[in-house]
Amino acid sequence: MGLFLSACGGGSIDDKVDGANTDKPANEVNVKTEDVVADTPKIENIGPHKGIDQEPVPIKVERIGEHEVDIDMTSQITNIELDKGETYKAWTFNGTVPGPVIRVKEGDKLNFNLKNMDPKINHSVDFHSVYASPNKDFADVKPNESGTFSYEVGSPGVYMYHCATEPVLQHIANGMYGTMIVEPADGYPTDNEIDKEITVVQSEFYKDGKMEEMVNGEPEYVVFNGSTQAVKDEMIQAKVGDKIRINFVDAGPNEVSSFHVIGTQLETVYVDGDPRNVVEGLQTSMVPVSGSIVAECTVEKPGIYSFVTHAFDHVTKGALGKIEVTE
Ligand SMILES: [Cu+2]
Repeated sequence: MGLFLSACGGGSIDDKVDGANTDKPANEVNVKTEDVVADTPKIENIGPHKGIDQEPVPIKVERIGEHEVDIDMTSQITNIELDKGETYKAWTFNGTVPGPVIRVKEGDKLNFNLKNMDPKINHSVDFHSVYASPNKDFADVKPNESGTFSYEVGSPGVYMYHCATEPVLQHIANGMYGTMIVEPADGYPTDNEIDKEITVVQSEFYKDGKMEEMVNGEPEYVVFNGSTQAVKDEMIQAKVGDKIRINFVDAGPNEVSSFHVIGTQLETVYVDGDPRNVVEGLQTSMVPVSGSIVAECTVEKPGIYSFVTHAFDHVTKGALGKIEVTE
């Protein structure tokens, strides 16, 4: 999964989800029966999605005019590696958690199509970046159907998008979120200082994907870009003296982030990624659930720089990333 870019369901509750029908076979999806065995027992509470593991589908983003972009996405059920040896049957956009990073520009109109490949339940998309009529423009798309919507983006920034189908908590906690970057028309004042840019999404997963855990429990995992550090094979690479821009989104669904990079300082932070919201000189930047920052820091010396949420119970649950800085 494209981890650093610039690059489940709880058994009984699933039966209550609109559109869920556990009696019908999943005829129109790639059902891998061997996965049912391979995944046991970690994801036994998978409700109507038992046996479904759909291959990731690449997103399509095409600029069709100076201020107009076509975006085609899927909602689908795909197994992800959450921790070493721990598979999770995620509800996803395009088969990855988080969903794809989408880049558009200030002033763009978006023509958006969601193909709901989930054969069992409704899904939808709420883009925080747009002005919309929520009940129409973020409407549910039924299983095996597509929905087409259009809207214009608002202020520039780094935005969360997520599934808005009820219960929203369950759809987000199962993996349905991602980042849309709306590039400022005039850029950021610090653009010419940046040597490297990464995008990181913090989120939580709950034990066995159970709704009661999502509502009342502690997260079992808190992760950056959909998996623990144990799953990530390579550290992010940078050179001594580089200034690194980190687009950081907290997708939640429940936990606030206290974003911090060990061994450096956040010289410039644009709250929600809007160039108007500039703060200088922070040790830690609080990011609310569904909020974001664009944080910029310089790595002055060689070494391994970890970035974390400085709530260290969440670091022990997986919220850790590493940047290796060399001469
Ligand atoms: Cu959904």
